[in-house]
Parts: sequence; C-alpha cells; structure tokens
Amino acid sequence: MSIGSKIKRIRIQKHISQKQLAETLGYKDKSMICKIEKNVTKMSYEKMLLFMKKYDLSASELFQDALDIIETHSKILTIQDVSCFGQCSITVALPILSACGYETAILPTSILSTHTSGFKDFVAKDLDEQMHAFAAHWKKEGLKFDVVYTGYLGSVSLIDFAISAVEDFKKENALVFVDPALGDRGKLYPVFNTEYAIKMRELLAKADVIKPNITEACFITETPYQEKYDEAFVKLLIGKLKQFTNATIVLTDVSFTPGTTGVYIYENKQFKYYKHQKLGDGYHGTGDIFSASFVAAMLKTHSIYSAAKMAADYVYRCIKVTLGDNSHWYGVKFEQLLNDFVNRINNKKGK
Ligand code: PXL
Repeated sequence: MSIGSKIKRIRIQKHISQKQLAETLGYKDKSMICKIEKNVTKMSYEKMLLFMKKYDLSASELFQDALDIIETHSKILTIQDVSCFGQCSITVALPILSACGYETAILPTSILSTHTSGFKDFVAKDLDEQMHAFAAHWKKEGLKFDVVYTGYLGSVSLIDFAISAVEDFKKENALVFVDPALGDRGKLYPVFNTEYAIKMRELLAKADVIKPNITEACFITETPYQEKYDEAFVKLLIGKLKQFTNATIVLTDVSFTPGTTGVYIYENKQFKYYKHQKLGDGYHGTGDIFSASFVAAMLKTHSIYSAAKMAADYVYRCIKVTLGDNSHWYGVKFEQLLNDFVNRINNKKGK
C-alpha cells in the first residue's frame, strides 16, 4: 500500500512519553519528530505501523485506544458514470466521501437517465471526448490526488481513459482503488461484453486495491460462473486475478451458506473472511456503496480488514432499512444511515 509515507498529525494518549515514543520509533534520542505538544505529534503511517508492531496492536486497536488521527484531509478523484436516478456510482460515492470529510473530485465518464439494471429504455451519453478535454485542462492545472478510485466506466475506450487518468492524476504515494463494476449475479450489466471484462485486466494492473464481486472475478478471469461454490473456488479465482495484478483483493458477495455472505480478502499472501448475515436477494448499487465506504474507512483505519467490515456492515444496515419497501427496488436508502456510518468510522467502532 502506498499511502505509507504521508505525515499525519496524531493525538497521543497522555501516558506515552516523548522518550517512549522516540524509542519505539527507533530514534536514539528524543528526536524533533517525536516532539509532543498538547498531546499531539506528527508521524508517518510507516512509523505508526512500527508502533503497532512494537505494542502488538491492530490498526483499529491502535486508533481506538492509543492514537487518534486528527488530520485526515485527503483529496480523492473518483472516475465513474453519473446515473441521474437510481442511487449508484457518483450519486452515492460523492455524498459518502464528502460526509466522511474527503475533498472529492469527479471525472464522469458517461451520463445516464438511470442505471441499467431494471429500468427499461434508459438513455445514455458517453462522455469519452469531453473526458479527454477535461483531463487536458486538469493536466495544465497540475491537479493531483491522494486517492484515485474508479467504478463503472461504460466502454473499452473509457477503460483506456481511466488508465491514463490514474497515471496523470495520482500523487506519487497515492492509493489506487479499482471497482471493476461490470456485472452481478452471474451476468454482465446490459451494455458490457466479454471484451470489456478482459480489458478491465489492464486497469486492475494499475491498482493497489481491487474490489470485484464473484461475478466480476469470473468474467475477468474467464472462469464459468457458479451459483454454489466452496473456498477452493474462491481461492482459484483469486489465484487467477493475481495473474493480472499485484493489488490487494477484496472479493465481495462471497457466500458459502444460504443465509450468510461476506468479504473474502487476499492481502500480503494471507486470506481473511468477514462473514455476516445475508439480507434480501441482492440490491442495486450496494457494490458502489461498499466501494465508497470502504475507501473512506480505509483512509481512517489503514486496515483492509476493518475497512471491509465497516463497509459490509454499512451495506447490511442500508439493506435492512430498505427491505419491505417494494417501491424502492432500484437501490438502498443509504442516506438515512450515512451519519451513523461517519460516526462509526470516526470513532473506529466496528459493529
Ligand atoms: O451499480 C453499478 C452501476 C453503475 N452505473 C450504472 C449501472 C450500474 C449497475 O447496473 O447500470 C450505469
């Protein structure tokens, strides 16, 4: 992960002295970098990791019990479509990231009257040409971002655009997050074909973290989709994805038993699974809500597992408040729980 060298101001618990801090961080004397003023010091993430290792703390324990990040200003660029109605892509990413305190810029690759899953006769305008002109302007302005996060793009040519935008607009240590957003429940979204899924491999190669669901992992790796599968199948998919990317893999919608689902993570050669109750039969836009809330939580907790857990729990609660309202079939009522999600990530409280 490459957000490592960013310096953050952090609050130190009173019982940690400057001397202890300097020793933990490997300084021979009380270095200036360990100067504590009003319980606040400055430290890079790399040093925080050292600190966690020394005291054998997980990131969430560290942030909850010992340190509290007090400056989290990050600039995020998200590249995905604008579905004008339907609670997905930019219309969920922007409010979630802004509410969590992140300055968020957008490159809207296409604009649609609604999303494409369930609405008939939707109207779509591809903004490929405009995006190249916007990017040319941004390059002149020298704009750069701490995070570049891509979602639903719309065409093979727009994947090429996203690849060049990642290169052009990421800061040196930026986090690149790719949600391939091309299908669900065993099917590609209406406008996509296998060429799009295969092209997506090139964008995955640029990422630090990728978030396919099982359907997307199957199409990208040209593996026949299975309704029922076991852990060996999930590991096979991860193995195949690894041929195209060195990114950490956050695989969503991984369900081994009928009443449960979860997130399967491959990070640093290790597998982790976060399982929770499965509600409903699949809701539109939940993958996009997961991605935006995962990115937001990731920047606060610096832990893939706790960010995945927080994002999955948020999606679960959004589905819970939407279940039973048949008129709301096109998305979930994420707005009602957004404030609660922000409080949870700020307090680093899991479920
Ligand atoms: O939620 C993914 C998504 C995003 N954007 C558009 C979509 C979909 C899923 O159907 O159609 C336009």
